[in-house]
Amino acid sequence: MFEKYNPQQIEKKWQKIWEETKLYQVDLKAAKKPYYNLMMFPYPSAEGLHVGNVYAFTGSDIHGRFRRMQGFDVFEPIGFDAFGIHSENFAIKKGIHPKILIKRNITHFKQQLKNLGCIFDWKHEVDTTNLNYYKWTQWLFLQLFKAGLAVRKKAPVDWCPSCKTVLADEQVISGRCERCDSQVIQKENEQWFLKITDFAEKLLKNLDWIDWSEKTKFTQKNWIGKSEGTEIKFPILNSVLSIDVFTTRSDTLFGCTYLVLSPEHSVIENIKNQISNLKSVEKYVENSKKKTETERVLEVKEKTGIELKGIKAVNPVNSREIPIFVADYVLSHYGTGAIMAVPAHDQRDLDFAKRYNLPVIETIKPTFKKEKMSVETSDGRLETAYEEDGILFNSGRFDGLDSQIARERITEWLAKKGQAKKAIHYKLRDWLISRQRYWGAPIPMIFCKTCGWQPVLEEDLPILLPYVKNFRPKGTGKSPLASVVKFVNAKCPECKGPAKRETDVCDTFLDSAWYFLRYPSTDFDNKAFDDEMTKKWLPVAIYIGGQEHAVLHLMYSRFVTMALNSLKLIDFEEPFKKFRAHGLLTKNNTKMSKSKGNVVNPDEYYKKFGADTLRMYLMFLGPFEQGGDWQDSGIMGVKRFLEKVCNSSEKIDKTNNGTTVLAHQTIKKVTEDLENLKYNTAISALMIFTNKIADDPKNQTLANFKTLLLLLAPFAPHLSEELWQKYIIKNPEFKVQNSVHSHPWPKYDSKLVMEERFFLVIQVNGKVRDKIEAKIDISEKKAKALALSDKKMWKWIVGREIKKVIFVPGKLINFVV
Ligand code: ANZ
Ligand code: ZN
Repeated sequence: MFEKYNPQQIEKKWQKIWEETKLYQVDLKAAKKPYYNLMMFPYPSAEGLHVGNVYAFTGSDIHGRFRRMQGFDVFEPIGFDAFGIHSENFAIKKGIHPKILIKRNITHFKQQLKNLGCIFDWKHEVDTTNLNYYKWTQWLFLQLFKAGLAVRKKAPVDWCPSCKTVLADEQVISGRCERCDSQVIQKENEQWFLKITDFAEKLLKNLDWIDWSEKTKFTQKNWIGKSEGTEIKFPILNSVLSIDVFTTRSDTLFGCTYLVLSPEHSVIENIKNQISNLKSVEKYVENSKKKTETERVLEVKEKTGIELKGIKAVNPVNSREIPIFVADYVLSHYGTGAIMAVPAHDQRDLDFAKRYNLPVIETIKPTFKKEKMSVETSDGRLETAYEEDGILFNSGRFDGLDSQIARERITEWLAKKGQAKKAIHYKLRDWLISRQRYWGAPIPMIFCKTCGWQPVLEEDLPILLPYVKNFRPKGTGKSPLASVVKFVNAKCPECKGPAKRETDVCDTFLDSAWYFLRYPSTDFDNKAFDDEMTKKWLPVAIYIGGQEHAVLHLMYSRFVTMALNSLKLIDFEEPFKKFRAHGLLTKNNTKMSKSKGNVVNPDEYYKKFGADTLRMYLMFLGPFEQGGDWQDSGIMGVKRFLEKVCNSSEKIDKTNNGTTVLAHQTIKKVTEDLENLKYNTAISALMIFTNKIADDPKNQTLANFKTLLLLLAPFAPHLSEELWQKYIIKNPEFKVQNSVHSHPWPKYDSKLVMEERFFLVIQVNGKVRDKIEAKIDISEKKAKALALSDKKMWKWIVGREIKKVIFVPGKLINFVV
């Protein structure tokens, strides 16, 4: 009789038993070896759990289970990121109030999550829409406000006409709304900003030591965009005014033949009466406001601009009078909002110079002649700018200097005359968090005509999100809360006079920027997070989630952590010591999306194959950090593998408790792979081991079978528990300490797993000249290198031409000379 594999029956059974016996609950206070295993919490969409969620959660859960068996007290919490435009838009579509719909979605999600068999600690669940959570989100805002890190600014902001709200910089992807993909437009608006830029340097610097996926760090580094350069003052002729430009290439200053201002630059307004073509300039400025930022900076050939007629600037280095232009490819909020144009050495400037017939002066040539210089057309005009560093010429006393040195010298020289200074600029901008929407935590601020903006008193928190029947965005630029009179009218916390509440709500990303601090402290009603718990459990040991959050959630979380640290509310600067971005799951090599109709619904597969098979299939698709491609045909193979595990249980010689070399090799391989999240190759090793146990009597020992179940436990937790109880424990009554998941992770004997070695025979022209010890699987390339490094060989080989190399793997290498 073979053990029949019946996942539908055993999975439900074990989930129930584990829950009843609280197997995975951690005593957060008593834990001796705390290990905070965090995964990005889901947004509970109405469609239910996406297979992409399942992919991420499984990878994280396997890691948590592995650490647990290694003896750590693993805390693996889960929750719901349930506020936000996405949820709200769906509620609008369905015509169901979000307060009802989101509750329903969460219930559904929870069931689906339970089906997956993770070691979630449900006692510490977090729901960001819950009063006892968003109260503390508001509290967080107040702390930031009191520290001067939340400020109200009027600024051009991105407005999504479809979502009818402003968006943060990070939520605009190639000029489109991250949520609904509509083209965003620019609006001038007064809004709340969080001063993430105060931490730009620290956000950048700490990337040097945090253990994060390289690609995520790379994305953050570029987003922060630190740039070290010089600010140079260009006086305006016949005026007291001057224009500061920011450049990283002060070495090219002698080649500057005009200046370009962004359309928003204040000089235009200040020198209006000297501009002779003011009407046309104003028209140009007006038009550029209609364009999105991406449209403005995209490398389109036709860079537009207009000259400010009637005024000229002076190049401080050679007193040359140069024209001033306004062009929208220069951005107002980067650097000083003005540039010195050097067409010979900057392609954008060259394109522009050609269009407006402006002079081009070359001042840098390549250090080595063989390097290609600027490309010229037949009439001698530059075709391509030479943008590299090199040697200066046409640059007066700086001729002959190398670019790098010239930058220092020119800056120093101008600085002495008060015409320049070193400057650092970052591309990162402050985080705009106001949303003119309904479904979010109300920003806890009150405006009083006498006292200005006042923070709500902490004892008045939470500011309840009122039930609003018509929660749809109005398109008036105001949140639906603005029409709730009872909500709007408030007492000024300062003078107690009549005042008005802020009616915008917080960006959802503020909710998720601190949830990891809440999980260990959900038992505390009177504080956002408890000192002792926070000291014990944070920073997070490992965080796993999607790369798409690199500059959103992951950057915001780092900022909030740094801000709280600067306020001495926590004693660490970085929330996640280790972060790993998982890969993307595709279907038939295309992205899964609702519009393509190729989204895999996990429910179907739980039902048909069980969670264990689904978990293992997903992890088998490819390296976890690279992702994989879902193909329905593949899942059967994994199912058959688990059936084989089941079947082999009957073949085991229960009296033989010996282990084999293969068992030790498998433990080593699986352990190392789990350390590195290489789940696919760990599964391969388990498959090889299982095949041997199934077919080779020598391997059919009880100890081998035990090892197999232990190694399988993180991947297929239900089946391994079932077989463990039945064949190893053999006690009908389940005890927590007897669970396969309570058993320590198996160890291997390093002597047994030593790779096999042999003596590589080295021949010259077929005659044996030496023998060297080597690994059995040494490659031809390595064998050759090893042989040639052998001094004894030199007298046979040195000075002769090697005509041919013959390599017999595992035996010999022969040089024909
Ligand atoms: C003169 C120059 C000559 C430049 C040359 C480059 C090459 P990063 O490294 O990205 O910081 N720039 C400065 N402010 C700008 C703005 N508001 N909008 C658009 N472009 C701006 O780039 C710094 C360079 O970007 C600066 O150096 C400036 O052009 C341009 F051969 O100045 B450069
Ligand atoms: Zn007041």
